[in-house]
Amino acid sequence: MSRQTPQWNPEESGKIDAKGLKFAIVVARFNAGITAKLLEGAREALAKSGASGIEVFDVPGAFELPLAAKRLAHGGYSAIIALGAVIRGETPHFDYVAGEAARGLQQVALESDVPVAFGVLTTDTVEQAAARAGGDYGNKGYDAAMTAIEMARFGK
Ligand code: INI
Repeated sequence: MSRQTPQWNPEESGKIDAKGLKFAIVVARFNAGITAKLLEGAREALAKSGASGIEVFDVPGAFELPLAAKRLAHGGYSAIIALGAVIRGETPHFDYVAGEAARGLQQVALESDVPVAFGVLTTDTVEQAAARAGGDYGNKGYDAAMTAIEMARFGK
């Protein structure tokens, strides 16, 4: 089954202007086959939108994304895009990693007033993650980058 993600119409995305905006992308290496695809999607969205600067930083896993985002929040970026893939498998570790990544990233955004887009997949299986990283369900990295552009401009 093929399905378009609801947030962005690809026909419209070329009209969203990121000129003059600078972005940091933080990407988790855990499940690298998936997160590399999310990064491709995020780069594509920023390139199409004419972003003026993009810097990419690696961290070991999704759990490390909030601290990296917190440090980058002081770096003069218009927004930060956090990318990761937390896959449930058969361990309760999932809940801690996914929950803390989400909570921590929102906390950084609220405390720093720098938008942090949540491009972290939380799925039961690798197949579900792949479907959302350039597969049938779109690319959540692309969506996260579009969100970052919109929020960078929000209220300014
Ligand atoms: N990190 C992920 O990004 N995805 C996962 O699915 C995952 N699982 O399943 O364990 C994961 N764990 C590592 C975690 O993010 C930290 O790097 C580690 O706990 C060290 O702090």
